[in-house]
Amino acid sequence: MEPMNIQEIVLRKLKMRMKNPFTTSFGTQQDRYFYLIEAIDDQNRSGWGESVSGEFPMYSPETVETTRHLLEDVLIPLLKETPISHPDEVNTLFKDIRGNEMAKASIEGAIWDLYAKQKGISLSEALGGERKQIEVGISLGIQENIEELLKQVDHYVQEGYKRIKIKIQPGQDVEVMRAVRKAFPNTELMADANSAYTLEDIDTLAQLDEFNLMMIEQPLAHDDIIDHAELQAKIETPVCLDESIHSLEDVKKAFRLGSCKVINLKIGRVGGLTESKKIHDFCLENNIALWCGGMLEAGVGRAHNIAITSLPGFNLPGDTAASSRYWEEDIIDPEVTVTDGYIQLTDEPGIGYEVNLDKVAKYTIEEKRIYLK
Ligand code: OSB
Ligand code: MG
Repeated sequence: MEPMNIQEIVLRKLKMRMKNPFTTSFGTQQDRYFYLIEAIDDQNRSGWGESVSGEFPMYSPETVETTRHLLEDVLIPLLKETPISHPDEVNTLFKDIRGNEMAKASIEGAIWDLYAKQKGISLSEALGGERKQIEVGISLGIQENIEELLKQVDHYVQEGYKRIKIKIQPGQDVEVMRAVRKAFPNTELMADANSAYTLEDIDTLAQLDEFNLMMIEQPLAHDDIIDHAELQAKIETPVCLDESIHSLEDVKKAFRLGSCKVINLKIGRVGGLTESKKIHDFCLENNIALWCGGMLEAGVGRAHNIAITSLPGFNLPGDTAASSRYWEEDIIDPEVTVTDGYIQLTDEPGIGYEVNLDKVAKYTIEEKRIYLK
């Protein structure tokens, strides 16, 4: 195989403000800080990746600053030492570095995009994607009150989103889901608790069974698969794991224990696209329901989510909503649009969207070039 000849990595830290604050059981955010990673080869082709860690370690222990540290001081030095000829080698190269999946995924994603561009194929095709359009749902944060939530649900149902995910937390759960189910008897609904409950709340969680939800996402602790197995045995609603899954190994163990019936895959949470493919293949082989989650990404991360979702095992709508759901303007051309609940894929090489350098410059607050050669 040909070497990829990566010459240079550009790290840009961006700050983008979302149109609206997003509230979950772990807090509220509106400003998104993230790294854009540009990997440039000897023919001046660029591959792009986007980091998904947060400003504070609430959803995961990683932060924007740990991502920077890992990229600059650990991961890029490894890439400098060992030239690669296929992006799958990045997963192997990073395997002795524990945790820090989001940092690993951000640069691996840039290398995958570059690889696809070198081959002149779409990232979707490079990953083994088959679909030309993907089904999408939307994730709604915790709202001020039920009236506001019902308005939001109505808006996105009208826009055609294939399912609505509603964030819940203790005190804002059964009553909230009952109101939404009553107003939308035929809409595909699910709830996401972001680890806000324990097994002591089993009676509350069991009450959700009457609303015929597609699933409940990560009801229990972020690092648990034991209690989730006990919960799944006692409730009808399928349990979906988000925070608890960091690798194929985690998926295998959760499957063995019966901790869930559904997997939410986030590329950043599992350390990149190579690990994502492995999880996809396992889920497909074992008939485990699978969908692609979101991390309030800007255009580059969104494009990666779209590409992975085109693989055949992603059999439920994901959280990859339109750019305009989050941003006044996105950093890619064209922006991601959703029509009748679908996003169309293109055959353009790589991620299939142009990174708009003027817009990137507008939101960049730090920039650093690192030469590999
Ligand atoms: O739990 O899926 C989650 C956003 C940030 C962190 C965690 C989660 C979310 C979402 C939003 O639910 C998904 C999206 O619209 O990108
Ligand atoms: Mg979640």
